[in-house]
Parts: sequence; structure tokens; C-alpha cells
Amino acid sequence: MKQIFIALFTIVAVVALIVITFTINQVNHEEERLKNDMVYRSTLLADSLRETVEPNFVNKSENSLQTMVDRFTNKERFAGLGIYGNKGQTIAASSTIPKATSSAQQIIADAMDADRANGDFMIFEDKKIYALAIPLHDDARVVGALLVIQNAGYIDDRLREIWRNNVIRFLLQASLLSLATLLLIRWIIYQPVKNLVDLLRLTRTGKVGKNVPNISGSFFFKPLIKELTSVQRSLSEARAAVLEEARLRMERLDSPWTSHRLKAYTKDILDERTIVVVSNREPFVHTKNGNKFDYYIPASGMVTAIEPLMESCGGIWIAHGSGNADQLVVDQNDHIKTPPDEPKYTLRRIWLTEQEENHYYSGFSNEGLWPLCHNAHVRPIFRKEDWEEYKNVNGKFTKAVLSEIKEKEKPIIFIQDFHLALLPKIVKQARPDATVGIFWHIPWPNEESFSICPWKKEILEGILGADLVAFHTQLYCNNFVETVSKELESLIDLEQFSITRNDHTSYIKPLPIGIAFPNTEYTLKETEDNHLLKELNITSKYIGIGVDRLDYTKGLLEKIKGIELFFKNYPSFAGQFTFIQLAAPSKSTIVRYRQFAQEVDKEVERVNSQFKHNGWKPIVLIKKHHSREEINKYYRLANLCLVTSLHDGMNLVSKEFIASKNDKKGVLILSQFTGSSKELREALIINPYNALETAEAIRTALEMPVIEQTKRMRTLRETIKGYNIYRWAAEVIKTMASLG
Ligand code: GDG
Repeated sequence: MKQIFIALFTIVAVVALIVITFTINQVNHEEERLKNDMVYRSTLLADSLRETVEPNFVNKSENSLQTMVDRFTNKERFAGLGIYGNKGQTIAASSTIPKATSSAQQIIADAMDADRANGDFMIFEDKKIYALAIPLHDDARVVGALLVIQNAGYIDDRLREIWRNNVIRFLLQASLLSLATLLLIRWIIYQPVKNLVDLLRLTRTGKVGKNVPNISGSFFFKPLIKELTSVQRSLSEARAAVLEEARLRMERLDSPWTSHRLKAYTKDILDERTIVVVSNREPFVHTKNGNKFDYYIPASGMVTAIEPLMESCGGIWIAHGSGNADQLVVDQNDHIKTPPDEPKYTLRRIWLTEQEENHYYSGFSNEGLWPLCHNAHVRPIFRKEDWEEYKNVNGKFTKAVLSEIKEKEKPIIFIQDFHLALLPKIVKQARPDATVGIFWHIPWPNEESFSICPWKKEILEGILGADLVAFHTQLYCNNFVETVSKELESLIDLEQFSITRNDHTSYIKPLPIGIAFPNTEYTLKETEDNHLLKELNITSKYIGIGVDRLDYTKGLLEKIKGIELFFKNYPSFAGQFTFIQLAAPSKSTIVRYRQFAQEVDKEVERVNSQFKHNGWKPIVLIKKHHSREEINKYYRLANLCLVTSLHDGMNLVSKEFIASKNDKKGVLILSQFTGSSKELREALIINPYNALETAEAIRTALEMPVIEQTKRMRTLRETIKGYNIYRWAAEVIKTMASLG
């Protein structure tokens, strides 16, 4: 506050100085103007009087002179008139005229001596006057003088008035200025700065908790606040990382992995090496509706898994830009910092033509390789033109990778999934110093199934360009090694689990993927989740949840059959149990997927029409994209989660459901054909093709005592915590770093 008053005082003092200088100047001007005016008017008057006075003076007509003098007296500002002889003796004078003041005498004498007008301002009887004397002539001879005296007091009055007005104006301005300054400082500067200082102090002392000072207000400080917020965040993160590092030194090796631990760990082992992730699907899709830009996270297990890794380790993620506003938000290098709200790594977008998307993505990847790798009894379709475009787009991705690593030494290139099977070989050939890894997120089929692919050798050769080839499970690794042994000439080392071909060795490793747990996303309290049920008009006592992309491999039709059988066998649950299925639209450019979506609709309709009554129906199908937060709310309110995949590399939904169950209540029913069923042993494991097993599992889950639910859930949570995405990423990076 003291500083504010010093600032205020300085402002007022400066303004006062300006006002005083200005007023002195104004007063001087005004005084000069008024005096000149007075001299001018007096001279005019004296000159005009001289013509009347001189004849009477010469004729010694003293009475006429006195009459004339009296006539002029009492005029405004006119103080008096006097006529004097050449010895200075008074001949006629107004009664008001100063009687021979010495100054006036001197003025008269000087005028006569110099034979010209002479005047001056003087004080007489405490009043300011102006006295002007002019000589009177008889022919050319000076015979006397005429004295004109004017009141000049009004000049001082006027000058005083100027001072008074200016002082009043100054006081008024100074008060208003002080008030405005005080308010401005208080609201725009003082409070925001105080809040910033408080925030930084809390950050410095590591006490930022719930009562975070609000620093979002001031318009002027926006850029500063932005910077300081980043500093504050970095400081918090650095503190957490340091604490984490310190803690790690004392912890046992099997303690839970966190984002900070991963960051510290990778920093240590990567030693400035850049990580480049390459995938078809991007982590954030930008959209434009009208003038508004927005973004969403796509429904993809690969994105769910890889995004936390990138957030922890930073680096570059190269992916296909598929959003309608993706091109509008990137820079000239097709880069954008992500996550958009809190950037931690760079996303480099690749643009594909419609033809490329149709053949490379929809065609070869999703109508060919996807059904080839999943035992879901959907026949793969292999078209030559799809394969050509697949090769072309893999080349396009390679170009982008090579341009991003141009100046990087020994980069780590981590390729995702079946869309980019040819990339490892081309990248490795161009940059032998790079360490290349590929993670296959979907199952690898047995060698016989895989052998139907017309370009199987090229695909295997492409994959074997990688130093590390990783799958979710040991079974997929075994299938891959067997496939290679049948299809390619190579040296297989079952001890190390490696394949050597053309002097290059690829290590095959099972790395079961996890989710970012524990994580703030899952630590939210179960608040207000129930309003979701109200919105859906659901009043059932028990809720089941399913979260799947609309994909035939997820066993949605089998799931519906299982639910149908459950209500047939246990009709008492009608009205008591509702199953909510969230179904994110997926790959809808492909005919088979559009057909599948319709089949799901029909099946739900068929089952609902059998059992629905009094506004209740067994299945609520919501076919749309949901946000992560919304999905978590559904997980939290559900009593059971039903995963019925016919074949699934891992299945992260099963892990997310467990993560969301802070209260440790709820039951997971899980297909035996998911990768996660190998880890999540406390789930109720089912064969989704067997509707009776599904129906029985639903009943068991709904009737399971809370104590048993908690016991199972506790173990399941320990499992996903122990092998979470951070630990998975640490293993991937450690393995790759050790390979090159
Ligand atoms: C592949 C493999 C493997 C679902 N709907 C929305 C949405 N999701 C999220 C889920 C989950 C993810 O998508 C799905 O992951 P899954 O693992 O269950 O399945 P895939 O997408 O097929 O993933 C799979 C995985 O890769 C990882 O390696 O486990 O086997 O097939 O996270 O929550 N996300 C958003 N909106 C939705 O509407 N944002």
C-alpha cells in the first residue's frame, strides 16, 4: 500500500508542477495584455482631451477647464483627470485625483521635460492605478500637462481569478486522477500481481493445493500470466519429478510406475535420443463447426495406450491427419503441439488422398489385414490395387519419418500396428543408425491362417526390418515366429527369441500393454454420475456397461444374444437390470462395417421388443462418439462390464472399467479371447460364442456378494497398477535403447 501512495503522490506532484508552470505563463500573458490595453486606452483618451484642453488652457479659462474635468470624473475605470501648469501647480483636477503624489508629480514633470507622453502603474491608497501625463502646448512651447488616471485594480482581480480557477481545477483533477489511479492499480495491477505472487509462493513452497489463487482475471497481465502459469506448471512438474526420483532411489524395483518415474527413467537411458512414434491414427482430431475449432480424442486402443507415453517422454508423433480442420491448425511443417490444452510433444500430420485412404486404409488394412489377424470368421479381402496403395502410403510415411529425423542422431522410431508393416524395413535401410521397433496391437494369427495373404512375404520382410517386434502376448509372439519359419529363410533363436535374416536380427517380445493407471482421470469421485441415468430415463437397480467400437471383432451380436438368454432364464431381473452399450462408430466407409452396425440395431430392437414393459427395456444402445470423461462416468455407475470380443489383441476397456472402480465394487465379465484375459484372472471369464455362459456370468455378477466383488476388484486393480502403461513404455524404451 505504501508504494501505491508514493506512486500517487508522485503523480499529483508532477501534475501540480505542470499546472503551476502553465498558470504562471497564462497570468503573465494576461497581465501584459491588460496593461497594454490600459496604456492604449489612456493614450487615446489623453490625446482626445488635449484638443479641448489646450485652447482653454492658453486662454486661462480655468472655470471651463474645471467643468470639463468634473464632467469626465466618475466614468467607469476612470479615476481622475488633472491639468497642471508648467511649474507643476494644479489648475483643475477631479476631486478623486491624488493630490500631488510625488510619483504623479514626477510623471508630470518628466512628460513636460521630455515633451512627450509619460505614464506608469503605481499604488495609490492601496489601489493600483495607471497615471498618464501628456504635455500641453501653446504653439510649440510646453505650457503645462494633462494627467489622466485610470483604475488598474481590475487587472490584479483578473490575475487572481485565473490563479483561483486553475487551483480549483487542479484540485478537482488531482482528486479524480488519484481515485481513478487507485481503482486501476487495485483491480488491474495490485490484485492480479498479488495473486500471481501468492501462486508463485505456493508453488515455490510446494503447497499448491485446492485453494489456488485465481490468476485468470487481468487483461493486461494475460501474456505474463500465460508465461508464469507455464513456469508454475513446470516448477510443479520438476518438483514432482525430483521427489519421484528421490523416492525411486529408495523404492523397490516393483513399485508402481508413474508418468514422472517414466520421464526420469527415459531421460536417463535415452541420453538426448529423440523418440518418433508413427501410427495411422492420430491422437487428436481437429474439427471445425462454423467458425469454431474443436478437437476430440478418437476411439482407439492404440491412442489410449501411446498418448500417455508421449506425454511423459515428449518427441514427435507422425500420423494421418484425418480431421476436417487438421490442415487449418498445423504450421508450415505440418506440425502442431499437443495435447492442445497443455502441449508436451509434437504431432506431425500426413495428408492422404481419398484414393489412398480407400485402398491403403479401408482396403488393405481393414478389409485385408484386420480380418486376417482376427479369428472372427470374416473373410479377408485382398485386392491388388489396395496392396499397391498400401505400399505407396507406407512410402509416404517413411518420407515423413526420414525428414523428421534428418538431423537427429540415433533416433528411436517406434511404429504402431498393421497399417505400417512395411515401414520398419524401409526406415532401417535408409537410417541404419536408428533403432526401429514395431508394436502389433492386434493378434497375430497362426501360420496357416496368415499364409492366405498373397503378399505375406513382403509383409514379414517389412516387419523384420525392425530391431524389436512386440506383441501383447507370448502366444502372438510364438505365432509370428512360426509364421516366419514357414515363410522365410531365416535363423531363429528360440533361446533369445530372435530372428536373423540378411545379417539383421529382430527380437520378438511379448509386452502386454496397460493403461495410465493410477492417473487423475480415474481418481475422480463418483459425483453426479446418476444424472446420466435420469437423462436416459433408466430407473433399474442394476446397470451393465459395454464400451466398444462398432466392430464385428468385439462380439456385439454375441453379447446381445447372451443378454437375451439371461432375461429368458432369469425373468425376475426384468425391470431390475439395464444394459447400456456405448458403441463408437468405426470404419464406417467399409460396407461390412455399415452392415454390421445395422445388424446390431436390428438385434437390439429384436431383444428389446421381447422384454420391454412399463417404459423399461433391457438394452440401451447409444451409437455415438463419447468423451473420455463421459465413458468414465458410465464405468463408475455400472455394476458390471461385459466384454465379449471374439478376438482382441489386448482390450483396454476391461482395464479402464477396473481403473474407474475406486469403491472396488463391480464385476468384470471378460471374453477368453482377449489378450487381457491372460492377466485379469479375477474377472468372470467367458466364451462369448456360448450365450449360456454369458447369461450365467451376468447372473453371477449381479448376485455376487459385495465382499467378493471387492476382493476380486482389489486384485484386479493391483494387476493393472503393477503393469501399467508407464511400465510398458519403460520396457519398450529400455529394450530399444539396448538394441542400438
Ligand atoms: C486395439 C486392439 C488393443 C471407445 N469408445 C470411445 C472411446 N473408446 C476407447 C475406449 C478404449 C479404446 O477406445 C478401445 O480400446 P480397445 O483396446 O478396447 O480396442 P481397439 O480400439 O480395438 O484397440 C486392442 C488396443 O489396440 C491397444 O493395443 O487392446 O486389442 O484391437 O480406450 O475407452 N474413446 C473415445 N470415445 C468413444 O466413443 N474418446
